[in-house]
Formats: sequence, C-alpha cells, structure tokens
Amino acid sequence: MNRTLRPRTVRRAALATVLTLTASLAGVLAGTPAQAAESCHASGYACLYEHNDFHGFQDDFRADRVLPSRWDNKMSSFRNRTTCAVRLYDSARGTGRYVTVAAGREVRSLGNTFGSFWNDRVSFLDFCP
Ligand SMILES: [Ca+2]
Repeated sequence: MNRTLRPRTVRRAALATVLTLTASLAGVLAGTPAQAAESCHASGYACLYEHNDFHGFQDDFRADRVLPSRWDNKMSSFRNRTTCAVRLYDSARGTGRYVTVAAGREVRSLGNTFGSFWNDRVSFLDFCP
C-alpha cells in the first residue's frame, strides 16, 4: 500500500462511518416516538381517535368545546396529554353523564373501559373541570 493513499482511505472510511451513523440516528429519530407519525401533539392536548387502540381519524383539542360534527358520537379511544383531567360528556351541552380521564392517562377503548355506552358517544370535552 502506498502511504500517501492511506489518509484518504482513512477519511473515506471515517466518512462512511459518519454517514452510516447519521442514517442510523435518523432512523432512530424517525422511529422512536410513535406519536411523531400522528397528528396528536406530544403534550398539552387531548387526542381523539375514531377507533379503539388509537386508530382511525385522529385530532387534538385543548380547550372546552362541543365536538365538531366530524367527531360527534365518533370517538372510541382517547389520550389525555394535558396536565388536567378531562371530562367526556355524552351531551353536547356538557351536562349530564360524563366520564373522566385523568391527566396523562390514555384510554384504548372507551367502550371497554367505561362501558359500551361510551363507544361513539362523546359530544363535549371539558378540560380541568
Ligand atoms: Ca353524544
């Protein structure tokens, strides 16, 4: 081997290593938080899902509200990424029956957790009741 080629060879090897590590790191960063692929914000929001196990349509809200028509009586799972409890009401007026999801908790199936009544039932969100 010619000594003058060695540094270049070493640099190439080092560059290849850096590129490999960068690609690996990018893969890790892209793959680590499952949330990254979702529309749900990491914190400060309540995340609604159309189906159980956080599947289907999803959206996030962070203030008391009547759910828009696309969400009215449609939600099946829920993540509370706020620092407050969130009450989920059947009534769009935010009165009557409700269930409460504590701060930081998630519910994979409203129907399984709170009873089948609560699947596709929620019409109003009440933050920090
Ligand atoms: Ca309802």
